[in-house]
Amino acid sequence: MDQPTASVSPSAARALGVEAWVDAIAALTRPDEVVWCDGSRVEYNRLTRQMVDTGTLLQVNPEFRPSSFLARSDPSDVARVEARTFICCESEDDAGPSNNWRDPAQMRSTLDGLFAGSMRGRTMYVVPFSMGVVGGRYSKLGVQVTDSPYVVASMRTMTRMGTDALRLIRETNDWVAAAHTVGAPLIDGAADVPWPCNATKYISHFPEQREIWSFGSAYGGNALLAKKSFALRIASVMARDEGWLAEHMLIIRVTNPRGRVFHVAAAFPSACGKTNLAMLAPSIPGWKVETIGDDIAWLIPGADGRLRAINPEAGFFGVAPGTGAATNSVAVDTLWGNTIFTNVALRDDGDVWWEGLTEKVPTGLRDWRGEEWTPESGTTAAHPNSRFTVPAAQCPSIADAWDDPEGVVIDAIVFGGRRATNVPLVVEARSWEHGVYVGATVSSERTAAAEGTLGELRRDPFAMMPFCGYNMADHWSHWLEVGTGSRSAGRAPRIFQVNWFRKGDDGSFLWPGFAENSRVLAWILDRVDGSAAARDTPLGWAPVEGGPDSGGLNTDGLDVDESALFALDPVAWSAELDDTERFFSLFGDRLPAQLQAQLADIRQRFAAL
Ligand code: GTP
Ligand code: SPV
Ligand code: MN
Repeated sequence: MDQPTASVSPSAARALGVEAWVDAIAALTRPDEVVWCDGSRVEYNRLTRQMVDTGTLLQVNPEFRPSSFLARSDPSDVARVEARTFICCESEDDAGPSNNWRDPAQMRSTLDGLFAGSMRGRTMYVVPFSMGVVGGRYSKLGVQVTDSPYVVASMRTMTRMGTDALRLIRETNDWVAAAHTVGAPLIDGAADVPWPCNATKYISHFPEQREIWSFGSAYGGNALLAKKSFALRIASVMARDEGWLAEHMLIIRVTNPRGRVFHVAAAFPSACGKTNLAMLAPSIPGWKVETIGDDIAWLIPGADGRLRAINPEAGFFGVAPGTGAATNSVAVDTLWGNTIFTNVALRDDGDVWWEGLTEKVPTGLRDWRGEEWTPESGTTAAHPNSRFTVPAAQCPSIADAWDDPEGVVIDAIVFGGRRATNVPLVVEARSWEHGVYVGATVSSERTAAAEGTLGELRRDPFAMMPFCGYNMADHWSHWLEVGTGSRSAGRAPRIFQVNWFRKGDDGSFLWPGFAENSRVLAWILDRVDGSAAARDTPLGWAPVEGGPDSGGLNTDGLDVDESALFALDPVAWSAELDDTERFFSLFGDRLPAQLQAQLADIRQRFAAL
């Protein structure tokens, strides 16, 4: 590999096929060795064993969790880096005001410089994968090269990776190209560290070329490029071009006490409850929830005018803290083995632990950095954004049809955020246009999933602010078209807004959340079914007061302040709507007129109260 042979750039080599592209990347990055991954269990076992030997992984005590591992990241590489995430399309306007745009030619030259020799002393793995089942009608192919074995092992859990995907990639030559390096070459036999990375980071997307280049990080959202980079940022552009939607949504199958089956897709910002809702164990009798996906949905309008959805992923990359028997026992049961934990704490018996797993804090803990830890340490034992990576098929609540290549028909779409104030527990949008407005105005308090100030309120339209690969206002226009265009023929799903996170004056949550969210789900699906009663409010249809006897929300046996959960303060809402208007104005004349009209309508409704 000492003689660079790249007479063509990797991007140009792609047209010649995957081998030519891989050769060109290798010529640029100069790894010691190139390994094509077959996706087998044997290969996975070999890689994880090798990472245990080199100190990248610690084996979790197999008596508790077979074939499970703990990775401790570099303390600087623990979350997505939104400020270092770039959309490099020709026109800055196409990226829009909510993305970091860079000129593609300039970015390519920057990346060429950074990638040159970046894999020296390391192995470059070639990871062929399919998003959606291999060969599925709505599936898409990709190839990631990476010098991180942690990324390879994680990709095997999160995607359909290996030989079958590669065969189709060769056959069709229609695939997304994803180049990844941790940016830490081992020069002249230098010793490695457990979690190599680089202080400089670039998570770059070239939507027009369907290409991703990621430098400097091995953390999930920055490095498992099939996930947010491909299945959302690049796929959202494919979806715009091809007439479908790539969204940051969980998918569930819900059966009501009468045996009617519904499918629900829900978008909440990062660390705002998608995985929890996806694995909901209902607290109310007769209802059943099964899991289809917990993070990403590809929604495709069918010839019958209905929206179908697939989960393009094969695993869950979930938030560990707060996941416990009392909150999400289904997730706890999913994690019995075959799991890679990142940045959780380690018990002295060799099992893992995090805040919320058990009520009682075990003694003899080491925190996510490997330091001895007690509750008096003044820090958390697990990093707030610590994660588990686990196969979806292992989830006890997984639906039989979770990997049906035809997808499932969506009956209801739900938008939510983490809002301490203003936003009621649940409302139904008055129309598809109103629903798109609801999606466009999602805002949420900042969580640990990305770098930034915790708790700060930020706009996160469609929970896609960090993940939409094109102009967000065009995304809204696209949604309007998908739901109201002739193809949907009035059969589009109903749209709802929820907020599990409203707080009372004493600062505590007004709603118990978790399993009790099934009550809200029941009201939503009773609305779809035509049996729940609602009252008109400025924000949409809310449950009637008086509980289930009147056809409203079932809060029997709960000690909740319903009036506080649904209160709409006109003064606070006036300020909120002003803020929405300011936010909309960022998008200039790309803002769809329908959304401006919705805003005016809501103002009018508050004025008429
Ligand atoms: P990403 O994987 O980052 O996209 O997050 P997510 O949307 O899947 O969120 P997840 O379900 O992992 O929940 C994130 C955090 O919110 C966890 O600490 C949960 O315990 C907490 N959470 C989830 N649902 C609820 C709820 O209904 N009420 C409250 N109060 N907290 C919740
Ligand atoms: C999120 O932040 O929305 C996640 C984790 O699901 S990551 O894959 O890092 O994006
Ligand atoms: Mn999640």
